[in-house]
Amino acid sequence: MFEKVLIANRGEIALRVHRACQEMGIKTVAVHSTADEHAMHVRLADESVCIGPPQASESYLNIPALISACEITGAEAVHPGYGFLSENARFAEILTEHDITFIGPTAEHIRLMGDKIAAKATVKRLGIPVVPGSEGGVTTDAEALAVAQETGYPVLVKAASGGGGRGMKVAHSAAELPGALSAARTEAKAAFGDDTLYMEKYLSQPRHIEVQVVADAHGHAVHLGERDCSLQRRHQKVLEEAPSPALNDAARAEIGEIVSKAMKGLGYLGVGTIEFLYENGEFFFIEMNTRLQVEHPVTEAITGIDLVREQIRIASGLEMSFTQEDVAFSGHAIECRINAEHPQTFMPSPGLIKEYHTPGGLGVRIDSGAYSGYRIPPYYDSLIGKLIVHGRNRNECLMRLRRSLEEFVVDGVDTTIPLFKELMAEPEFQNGDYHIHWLEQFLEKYS
Ligand code: MV4
Repeated sequence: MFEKVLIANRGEIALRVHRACQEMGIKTVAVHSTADEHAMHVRLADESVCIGPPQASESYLNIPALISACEITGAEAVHPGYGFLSENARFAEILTEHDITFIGPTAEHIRLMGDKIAAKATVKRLGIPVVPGSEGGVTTDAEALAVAQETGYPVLVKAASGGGGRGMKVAHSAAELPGALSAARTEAKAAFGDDTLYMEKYLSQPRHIEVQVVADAHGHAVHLGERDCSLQRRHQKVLEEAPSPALNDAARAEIGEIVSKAMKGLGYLGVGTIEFLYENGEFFFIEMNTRLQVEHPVTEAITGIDLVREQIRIASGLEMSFTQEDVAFSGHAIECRINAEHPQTFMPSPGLIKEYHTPGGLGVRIDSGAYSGYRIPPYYDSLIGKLIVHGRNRNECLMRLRRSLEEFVVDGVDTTIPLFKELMAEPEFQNGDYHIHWLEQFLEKYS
């Protein structure tokens, strides 16, 4: 096992990784920009290294500075958290070249899943159901029209290097298709420097359901059920829950087995998430994420498994600490992302937190680096922290979430807490009756 791990991230996830390391008897090295000198993860870590100025490109994304920090401190492994360098295959390679372990999958798997066309072809071959569409990329209008003829309209044009919804265009008819292609091509080129496109049948009101997998270097691959992440705004998740209100135990076991078998076939290593759209009882693969995700705590809540601990064990060459038979799903969990944003306009609201009081009690978890007197810097994402609530069933979870939101005090900045209080009162949310466009429709009514 590693003696010392460097945490190449900031905020709540840096703290989350630090906690797992501490519990495993591993020393931690925090890295930080000049804007994060007073961050909680820096205070708690065994050592810290300032790696540059506030802009992420000069600090948290600065690979030479991170390698230097490893060499100065003697860290043997790097945990990348999420965002920043977590899905940068080149970073994983450079660490390996310096005999430093990247706590994550291989560079090859990161690169493969970053290419959405290659990812889709690969998982399809491994038996995962995919959205009907083009076999590989589309270039000409004629090719695109032929694909759409097969799938039927509406179709969605997507960027091969995409993600986050950029470079995505819907065409409802043959007349709209050439325009959608050229608009998607322009957007993809600008956003990713790659204008390779592919096409899929457009699903109009699906749910976003993702399956958590864990695989080790000893041939084990296990699924930890799903998370329903349909409640999102502008491709930013707002609330996630597990299990999905839309799935029963048989459907969960079926998709879980398909996914874990595929990951075994791929020789995948570490934790990963297979994203699906789910409509009319059918799963359609869209993407795979090769990182630990923001919403991982809802899976931890219902399984009792520490995903960061498993990542570290697996990266050090150990077996994961459980088998599929050991995994038991218990109750229901919901995560609310508490952002420093105006609850209606979503304008970022950085600044001083004058007063901070978090809820507690049975089934309540807060993952946050915030404290009274903490100043949220304006340079990074607006996540203050995550409220994760667990109950024996969805109703208990909702009641506990409602009272937790009432207890939560964050003074000095705007937060999304009032939005969650409104959401709790909404019958369709209470019934779990929502899809990927539902929240944006709800927000139009509520503003
Ligand atoms: C889709 C889709 C409908 N049909 N693919 C958006 C981000 C990207 N990762 C995949 N996305 C979508 N792909 C087909 N064939 C609708 C979306 C989509 C979406 C997906 C998940 C969560 C929120 C979403 C919001 C808008 C569109």
